[in-house]
Amino acid sequence: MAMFEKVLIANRGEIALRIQRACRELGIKTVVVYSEADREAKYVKLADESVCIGPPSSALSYLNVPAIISAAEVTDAQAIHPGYGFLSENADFAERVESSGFVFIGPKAETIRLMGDKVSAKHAMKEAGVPCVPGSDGALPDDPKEIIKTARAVGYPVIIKAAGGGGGRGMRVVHTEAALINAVQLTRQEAGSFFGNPAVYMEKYLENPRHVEIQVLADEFKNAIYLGERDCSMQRRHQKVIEEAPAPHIPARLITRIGERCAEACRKIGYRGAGTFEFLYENGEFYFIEMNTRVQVEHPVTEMITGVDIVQEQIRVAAGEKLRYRQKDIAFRGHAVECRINAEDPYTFVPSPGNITFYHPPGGPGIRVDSHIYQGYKVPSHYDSMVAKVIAYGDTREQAIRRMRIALSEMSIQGIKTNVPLHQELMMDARFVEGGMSIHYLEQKLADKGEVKG
Ligand code: MV4
Repeated sequence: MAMFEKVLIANRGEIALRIQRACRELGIKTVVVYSEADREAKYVKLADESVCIGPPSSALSYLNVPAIISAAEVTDAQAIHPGYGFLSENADFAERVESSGFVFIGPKAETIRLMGDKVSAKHAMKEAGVPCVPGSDGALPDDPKEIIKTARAVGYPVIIKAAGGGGGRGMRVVHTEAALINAVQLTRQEAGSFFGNPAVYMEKYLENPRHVEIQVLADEFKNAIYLGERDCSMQRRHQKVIEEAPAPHIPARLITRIGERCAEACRKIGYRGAGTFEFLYENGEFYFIEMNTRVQVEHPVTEMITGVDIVQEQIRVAAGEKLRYRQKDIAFRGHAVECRINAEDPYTFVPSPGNITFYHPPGGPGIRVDSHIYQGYKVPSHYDSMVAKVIAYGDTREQAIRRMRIALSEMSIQGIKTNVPLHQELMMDARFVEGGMSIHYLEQKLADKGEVKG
């Protein structure tokens, strides 16, 4: 198939601009869809065409499937890039896109569906040779005796997770047999009402893991490669705050081994496009938890250390091209750190939308800023509060962190509150600088700070 002439971008903010840039470089015309709240945004005006798809509420605009399909029809786009969030991992949307005669820039709908159900995802990965967290063999049965038996075999503490959950929603940690059946019942109820699927499963609860994920790229001809790992352990309430690549203090041979497993799994399941295998990493072992079938917020750190443009590759393989890289072409060089800049109070985390009265972005060697904001831009209150990603690259982690400190000191965003001061503090934090902290480190640090302040 020839490269697309026109792609519709079904997203907003920095990723809409990021996708637009990838399209431009590939010589593809762009259509951006926007809500009334994003009408004045510069990336909307920069696009070759733009179509308003509804009022500010996401449910009526960026999640409005008929409006997005109609926009593709009237503009004669050939493919739709969903970005991250919104409809990006909605299998029904992918199906509707394809049945309407457009290409969905992502995996097949059936792959999205397979990975959306965490029980089937885990089953598929186990079959494909990816190491998983020990736990129940599939969904838990109704029989309490069986559930108790499973928990005894797994060993306490265990975690009960909703098959339809993911990203931290619908989970419960259980420390004792006395609390088990009630916890399963509660998680089932929540799962049924939140996700429309009451199925739950059990895993051994890992007490102090790191969140390390593997980026993959695959084409429809069963070629698949891994682009190394990212450490996303610096998080608060399941929102990543800082990401980096490579993951500090993990031996390269372990990354090679798990990366090859992931690439092989992609071949086995017929994966297409960019994807991320999420792992918990503890005591030198990787345990698969979920797979993301979209481009991720933190993809730039991988781009910095590999030189691969992940968004362009997504588009190329969606257009039916063969992967342009073999594993041996991929070299990992240097270190990259990403700080997510949010419009929020740096101490209370309360969102802070509004007018940006002054904006000065950082620059200099090794600094990349992915952002759609500018002086005079109004951050809408209706969406995610992320307004920029600052990515610092260096030959070493130390250099990347030094460059990030300088970048954050240069950066000025006025009129709204941002979490830049939090990032400045974290870049000076001795434990962060040491590297390799667990998923609980940031929350623990913030809790300790709160107690000192009283
Ligand atoms: C776990 C876990 C410990 N043990 N599973 C949370 C998000 C979802 N993707 C999976 N999550 C977890 N699953 C087992 N068996 C701890 C978490 C977890 C977590 C994982 C990744 C990043 C941040 C996290 C914060 C709290 C809990």
